[in-house]
Amino acid sequence: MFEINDSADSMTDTQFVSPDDLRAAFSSAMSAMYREEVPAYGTLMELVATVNAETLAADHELRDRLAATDSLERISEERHGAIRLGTPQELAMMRRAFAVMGMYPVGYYDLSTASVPVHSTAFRPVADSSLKRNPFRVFTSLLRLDLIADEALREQASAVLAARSIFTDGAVRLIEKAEQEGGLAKADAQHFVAEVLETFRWHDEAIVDADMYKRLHDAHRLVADVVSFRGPHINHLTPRTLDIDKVQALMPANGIVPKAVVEGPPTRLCPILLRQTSFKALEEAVSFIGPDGEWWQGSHTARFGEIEQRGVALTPKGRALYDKLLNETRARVRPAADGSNATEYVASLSDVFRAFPDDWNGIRKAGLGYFRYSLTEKGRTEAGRIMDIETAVAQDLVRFDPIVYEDFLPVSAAGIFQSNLGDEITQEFVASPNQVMFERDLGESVLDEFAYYAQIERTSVESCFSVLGQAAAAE
Ligand code: OOG
Ligand code: NI
Repeated sequence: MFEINDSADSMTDTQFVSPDDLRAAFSSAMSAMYREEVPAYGTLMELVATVNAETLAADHELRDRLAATDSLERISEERHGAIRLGTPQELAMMRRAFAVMGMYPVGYYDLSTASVPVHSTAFRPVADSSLKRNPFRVFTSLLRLDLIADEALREQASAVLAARSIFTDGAVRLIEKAEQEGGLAKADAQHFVAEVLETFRWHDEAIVDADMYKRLHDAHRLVADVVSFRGPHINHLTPRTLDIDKVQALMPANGIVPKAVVEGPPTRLCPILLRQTSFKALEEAVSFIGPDGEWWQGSHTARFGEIEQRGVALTPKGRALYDKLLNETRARVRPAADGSNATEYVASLSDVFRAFPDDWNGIRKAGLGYFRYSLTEKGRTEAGRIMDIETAVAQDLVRFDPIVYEDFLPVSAAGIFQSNLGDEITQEFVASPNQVMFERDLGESVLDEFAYYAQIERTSVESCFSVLGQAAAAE
């Protein structure tokens, strides 16, 4: 049974466990399960914890900033996972399960541009207080059989998917109960965690025979991963590090071989967006049912390890500059899958990214990143003065802190996908985003990430001005 740690103020009048506490318990149960299933994940967690402690001890400015914004605590428990679903019904039920844990779909990601036949969203907490309590996120993809050319295979795959149920009856019952009654009391909440966790478990017995597996695999490795098993096993769980270069450098000595280059922006004084690195998917023993009902031994690669470092969320202008600089780098040096030109690539990346300001005030003033404003001690005592935000910042009445990027960059980091699909040539797809279809299947529209960060920034400015004596925001 899983422990639910109630935060002091979390019980409502009706004695429901808060969605935030439920999410924290679920994330922790998932971590324990994955640690048992994939021991390298445990090693990575320990490495990240050590490096984070060292980084905080050495970098007081970072530590103070995290403490001042009340986000120091969350980091040691912070992680994201990823799953790949097979049908609209599975996606819709997954949305309802995550909603019970206070996780909502943010963003639409079209991965056909990275030659992967899925489209995705990220389920995550949205409110500031929820993110601080526990920011657990799950990158959730839905298979797009419409991108598979072989019609017969498409139909067979649909039939296999239609016949499976990825949720236990208990999970469905508790999801319905939570929806009807507005929450779950403690005993139900504990069952909910245990039941929903079952959906994410690894199964080493395939639900298709070896021949079907091979045909699915030949169409696309990811199709085989989605269709061949009883459920959407969690395929990685990623802790957040405060110094990804350091963890990357220490991985080999701990028996883990990382990709040659860290995906995303280069090493910087002021981290932006998201940097990620991974180790390759493991080849794991699975069995397939044979023609006479006996089991055949085979293998499947799906699960891998990943770490990430999160930086400031960028505005559309900042994101456009990021994309431009990344494309410019890749036009100069295309990183080879075997890592042979990694040094050259990293050097070009750093060189090209000199065009992106690397101090917080520069990023802020250029309108490239989102910041949260708050009153300084001085600002609180000098309330009632009317001014604009720049004057308030210049006079040290208001401070600003970067708003952390809570989302993903899977397409610009297509390298993560590719390294996990193996280095062989994979099928190319014509880019075909279809957010309308995705949202119809999901049963709800996804939140726009930019609107969300802009709103946090705006609210923080307004609350400074409500004290400083001017209601109108800066711009
Ligand atoms: C999801 C990959 C996306 C990330 O960190 O960008 C992701 C998948 O492989 O299913 O997790
Ligand atoms: Ni990931």
